[in-house]
Amino acid sequence: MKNRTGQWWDEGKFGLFIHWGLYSLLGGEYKGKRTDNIAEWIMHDLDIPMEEYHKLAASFNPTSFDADSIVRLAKQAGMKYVVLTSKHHEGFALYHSKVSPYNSFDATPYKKDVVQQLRKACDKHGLVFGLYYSQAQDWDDPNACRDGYSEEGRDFSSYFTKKCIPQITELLTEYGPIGLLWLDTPLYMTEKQSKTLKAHIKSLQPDCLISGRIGHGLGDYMTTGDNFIPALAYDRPFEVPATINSTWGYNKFDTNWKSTAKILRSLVKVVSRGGNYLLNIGPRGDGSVPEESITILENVGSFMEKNGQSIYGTKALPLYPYDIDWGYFTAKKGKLFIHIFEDKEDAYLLNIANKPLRCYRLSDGLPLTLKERTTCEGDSSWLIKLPPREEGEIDQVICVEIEGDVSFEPITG
Ligand code: H79
Repeated sequence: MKNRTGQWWDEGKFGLFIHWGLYSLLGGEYKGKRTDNIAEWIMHDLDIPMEEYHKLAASFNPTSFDADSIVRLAKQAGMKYVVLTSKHHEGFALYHSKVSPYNSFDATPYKKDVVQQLRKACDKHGLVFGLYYSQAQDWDDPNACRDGYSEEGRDFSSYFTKKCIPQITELLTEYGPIGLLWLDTPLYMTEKQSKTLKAHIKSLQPDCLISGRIGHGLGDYMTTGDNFIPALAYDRPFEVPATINSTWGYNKFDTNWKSTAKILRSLVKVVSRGGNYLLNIGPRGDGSVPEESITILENVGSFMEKNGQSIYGTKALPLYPYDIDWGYFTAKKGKLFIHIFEDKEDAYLLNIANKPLRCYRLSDGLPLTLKERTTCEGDSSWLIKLPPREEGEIDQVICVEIEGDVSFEPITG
């Protein structure tokens, strides 16, 4: 089956994931015990009883939360869509749900609808708004799925019809167009249940995309494993969800921030293989965003501002016959972008079949010399003289204008 994605998703390539919930208040620690795992799993991993965990809602008063500044940050980073955890596995909803009072409006002193605030901010700044919803796991409902626990004694269909479907109905009927519903961990949902859910979502919002994790291959695109990048181009649209440190939800002990260089490499790699990159931030319990993630996103933004054309609207390339260790290609009709991640004097490439028409540095159009030659073995080659790198430049992007789509020649020898 050919997957169907929206033009905004296909061309946008880069989105912001936001993991935020009651777990954010704990920051990876509960009653002096730390979790070794991803912080949004703390209730599960430290076996915090439901009634105890509920008490967290009473201290959810995130006065530093500012939807507008988060969406501006995403926009500045060059992201085209935002996906917020409207309800993660913990079961607490970040909107005013009539289905369950365990939400940011009814159960907290904050008394606000977070989904609504982000919706407005996305509209204001022209970003597509998407929602994560944990459709199978809900640790607040003994009938829902729970990783590591058996299915026995659970009446999943009761949770499914009484909480999951009605909450998804609320999200898709009360907040305007939702670009994407990011479902996760289908666990023991049957194919029939996944199909019912898909039909329900499409009946309410036919244009709402569904992530691969609806289960049973029913998503509108494939979702890779968390932080996993396919080794090659993939024959379906796909998205890579990625953390910016080692956790999704805020963990005050996690200082394992990825470097901007690492993030840019991942973005370019994913895009060159035809995918989208959904990069996460985990705001603190008070709503503030860790400064390190702000800096990383700002740095990525400076790259995107000058070089966005090498990302947006690009398509997966055919497989280049050589493993080049200094960079990656991205491409669209008429343009091949060479992303150079090392300080080099020139870029030497073999077996590109296209005729080069023009070669320049993408950030400012600086013309560059490209020499074409057939090697002694009979392969075509390009030798591009590179300009000196700018201060702090991570990825120097060279654009070579070509006719049509890029294609590679087989190796002659
Ligand atoms: O929302 C993020 C994660 O919480 C969610 N997907 C991303 C986008 C996710 N759900 N499940 N998983 C990821 C797999 C989780 C596995 C683990 Fe564990 C959780 C490893 C450690 C904690 C469960 C508990 C398996 C081993 C211990």
